[in-house]
Amino acid sequence: MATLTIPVTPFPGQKPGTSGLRKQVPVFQQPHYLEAFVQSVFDSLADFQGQTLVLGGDGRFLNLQACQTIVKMAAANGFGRVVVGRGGLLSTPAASCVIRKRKAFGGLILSASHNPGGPDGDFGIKYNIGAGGPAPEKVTEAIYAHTQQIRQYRISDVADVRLDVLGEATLDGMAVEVIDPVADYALLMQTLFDFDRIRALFRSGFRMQFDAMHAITGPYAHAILEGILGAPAGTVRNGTPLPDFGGGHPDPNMVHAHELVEALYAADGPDFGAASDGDGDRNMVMGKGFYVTPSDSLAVLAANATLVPGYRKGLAGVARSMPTSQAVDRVAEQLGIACYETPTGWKFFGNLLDAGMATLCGEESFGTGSDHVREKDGLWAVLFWLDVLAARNESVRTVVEQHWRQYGRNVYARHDWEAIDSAVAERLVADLRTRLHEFAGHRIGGHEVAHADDFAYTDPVDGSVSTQQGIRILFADGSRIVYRLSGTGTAGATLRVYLERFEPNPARQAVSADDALRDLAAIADELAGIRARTGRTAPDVVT
Ligand code: VG1
Ligand code: CO
Repeated sequence: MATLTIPVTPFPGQKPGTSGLRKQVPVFQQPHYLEAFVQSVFDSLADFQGQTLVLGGDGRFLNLQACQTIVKMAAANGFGRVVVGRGGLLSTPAASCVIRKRKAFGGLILSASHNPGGPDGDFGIKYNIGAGGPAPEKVTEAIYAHTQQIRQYRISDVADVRLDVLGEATLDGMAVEVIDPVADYALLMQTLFDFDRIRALFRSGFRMQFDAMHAITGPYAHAILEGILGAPAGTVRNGTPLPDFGGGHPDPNMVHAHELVEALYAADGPDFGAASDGDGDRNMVMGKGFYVTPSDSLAVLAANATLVPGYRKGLAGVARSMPTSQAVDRVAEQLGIACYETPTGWKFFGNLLDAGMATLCGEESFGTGSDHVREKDGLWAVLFWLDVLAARNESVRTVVEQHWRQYGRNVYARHDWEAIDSAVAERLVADLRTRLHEFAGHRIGGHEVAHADDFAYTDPVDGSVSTQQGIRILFADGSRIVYRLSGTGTAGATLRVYLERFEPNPARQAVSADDALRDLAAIADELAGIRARTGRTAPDVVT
């Protein structure tokens, strides 16, 4: 059988520092585009001959076709085995689980996460390392360098291999093993949570609604919630992955998961609601008529962790991304454990988890996870909540409101200004950066600013430094405004403005975030000139 060597020209596809390649589908449909990136990944790695590569994606348009290409390229480049989820499917956390369990060299995950899919949507690919997590910056820098000098790629000239049936085949001397995408992950979940207790909760009449948003978590939720845990059929909605996610936007928030939100606010609504994103690493949780912010969710899980078998011995530490609210910091302080503040992106948690310094991690962008894998994990968070609710036998609202009474409430919102002109967005942030010294120690809108900076992070494990991770304005009363530009959008720029205000007084904790943060939102707009510069009148998405 022949290995073909096909010439390509270097391509400017990947931005330096980004975890993978996320682009509109037509960009990926250009001849040799995917191949050039995959070869750049392989060229940046050493010593993988004969080793295992894990492969799978969220089922979006191009997923299966890309899997066929990658399998043939892995064979031509000398991998010994590719382990691929049946149908080319693996959620991001399940891929991380399989990489770790199989001691694979690494994995390729096909997804553009929460971005829409289909012929007019987005596609993406990223490389995860043997520890199971997103490639750290030194690896993504090496991949980027290879995309700039690539001349050719290698691919086996063989027919497609069947990916829709379990089992093993040989392709040009390499093993291709098709696995059940759910099995290993479902086993891992049963080692962490008290499945009997959750089963009893469902038997007692507790009702839940899980919205898989026509994306990858459908098969996982069907198998685990309705299968193993015995939740009634119909608990999972939109549970069949579709190449275009049914035309929806698989982003689990109040805006895009509105069907779920309506169900939870209905008079006869279920007790618990949850949704996940395209690749299954995000989660939104709700109680009856009650929305839980991701930052509060992290804090509540940390405070209740010892109720759950997998974390019974307590937490080594917790970590949150800088824009995530400081709710978990208060829990860490009471527990007497460390709390790390990292830049945005799950890759920054990897070293802390590997070193045993942190057990739970979270981001405000609906990402929560732990040291059980090296990705954030949507369904894991949902099972964690279910187990806590089963252990406490209380409603979501009661659990969260009690939490606020004990620790205080960090009222929080993120305002996204999407698809704005890139030059305008970059100038806005650059101008704030040059004006930082004007803020610190002064009063803005009646509030005293204690500190202002552009967040920089030194990794406590390997000493690597990441700068320009977001403009922070910290007020003396504990409130914060944070500005940063999204690194994951594919059209124009997205400005994210993060607002936080601490409310220790239980009598005032029941306010809506909109009301509590109106003042701060106005200050944020005025300081940065958002409306004036963009011509917009309101953010596109508030979460
Ligand atoms: C967003 C989120 C960030 C998250 C990243 C990847 O990044 O804000 O917290 O880690 O998406 O999530 P940005 O740069 O657009 O703000 V996922 O679920 O897309 O892999
Ligand atoms: Co995701």
